[in-house]
Amino acid sequence: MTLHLTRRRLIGSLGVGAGGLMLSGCDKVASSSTGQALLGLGEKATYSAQRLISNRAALAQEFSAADMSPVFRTNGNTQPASADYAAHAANNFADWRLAVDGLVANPMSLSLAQIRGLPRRTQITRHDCVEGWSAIGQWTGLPLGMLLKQAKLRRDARYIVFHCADTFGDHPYYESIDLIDAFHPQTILAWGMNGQTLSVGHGAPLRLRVERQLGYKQAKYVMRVEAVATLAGLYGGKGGYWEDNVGYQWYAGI
Ligand SMILES: Nc1nc2c(c(=O)[nH]1)N[C@H]1C(S)=C(S)[C@@H](COP(=O)(O)O)O[C@H]1N2
Ligand SMILES: [Mo]
Repeated sequence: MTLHLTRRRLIGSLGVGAGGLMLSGCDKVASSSTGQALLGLGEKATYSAQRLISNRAALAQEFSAADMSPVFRTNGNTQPASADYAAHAANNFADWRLAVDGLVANPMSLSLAQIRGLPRRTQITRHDCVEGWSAIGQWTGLPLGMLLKQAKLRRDARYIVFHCADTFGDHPYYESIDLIDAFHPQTILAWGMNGQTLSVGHGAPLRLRVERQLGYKQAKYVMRVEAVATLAGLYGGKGGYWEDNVGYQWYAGI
């Protein structure tokens, strides 16, 4: 077996590729005898896989307050059409709850006040929309990894799905990320923007910031966070509204 093949097999068993990369894969590789043989075959193979993981873990650039865009435009839906959402917005989301469910041992239902009371991270980052505009803004929110640790992901969970309140025609907006991005330190469920409560236009009460990816992954109006083993059973099966309907890439790394 050539090193080239070896490396491909190792990366394959780590789950890297079209389907994304799985954190728990490392345990599985090391504990299987094939995995141990592959890991023993050469530093190059492990180095190659390690480098891939390191790149995914790198932080997006953070900026200073002086760099913030004077205007951060809105894009896509700016006001979910549902009566349910309108009622929550009219009530300042006081009775709204975020559902955290799917492949978790501890499903949760959290109020906005509870979420705001949990640890927060503030970051000033650049948002890059695939349509050709960028803006630098400040985001404050709950690190998604902390939420998932409290929810206790089951071992078969591989993706985190964000179900949103808005639709395009009959198609609900949704997005999904793998566990590398879910536990990335800059991945937050933001409830604040530019020092203020997140506005409806920008995704109130809660929107995803996944800073190593393009704008369409930054799901606004997140109502439900679901852990799943596969994206195949959801809507069009490609992991997001744009992915299903327009052919955008599921992994939109920047
Ligand atoms: N729920 C939802 N999330 C969404 C969208 C949307 O239409 N609905 N548009 C996406 C796109 S293409 C971009 S560029 C950003 C825009 O975020 P902003 O309105 O805060 O600028 O949100 C993303 N998240
Ligand atoms: Mo976008």
